[in-house]
Amino acid sequence: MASITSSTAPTRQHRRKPNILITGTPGTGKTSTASLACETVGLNHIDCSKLVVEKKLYLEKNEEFDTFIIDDDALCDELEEVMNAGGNICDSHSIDYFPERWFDLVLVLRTNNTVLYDRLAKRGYTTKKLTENIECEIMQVLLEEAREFYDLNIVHEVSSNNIDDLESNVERISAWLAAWKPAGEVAAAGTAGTAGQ
Ligand code: DAT
Repeated sequence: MASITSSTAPTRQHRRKPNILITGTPGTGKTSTASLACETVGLNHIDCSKLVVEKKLYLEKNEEFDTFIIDDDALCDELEEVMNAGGNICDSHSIDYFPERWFDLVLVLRTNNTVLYDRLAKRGYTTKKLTENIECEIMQVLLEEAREFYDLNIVHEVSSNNIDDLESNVERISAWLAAWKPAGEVAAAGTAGTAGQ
């Protein structure tokens, strides 16, 4: 966990703009979806895998799987300020170390095995890495984690098999964002509505 303590940490109430988490097995389309959504709605894209490598926020490299072992604390410290400000779409395969308070919407992308296999094979993944990722998708590991770590009301499982899915997921984000209000305003609107009746 990041070094900031829960008693001093800003809450959702402090944000004027929401944060969205897009997660899923590698190859399901997190970066493509986050990137197009950010272009469309004007939020800031945080590609966690890229950030980890660029800022060296890792403990070591796993040579067997050609991946980096993320330094969770360092990544959370790096993101704390920008996430507290709001207005971000964060795309990440690993999600269990992010503070729950950071996100207002969590999308879990799902891709059918054949499509995912082809996407990962095109990346030149080894058979071992490919098998591991397909199993991760079959076992719906990221969906289970998202349901475990975030409020079920904000977690949504969405298909990401083709371009139509990509576009409809971006439309969905756009519509959700248009309807979003800061936590304080929702409470105030609720009170005003009751008072006026
Ligand atoms: P991730 O960030 O989850 O690893 P990506 O965005 O890099 O995935 O996408 C992997 C590949 O699949 C890339 O070549 C773009 C393609 N792709 C992603 N989402 C797609 C979609 N909904 N329809 C068709 N192709 C998609």
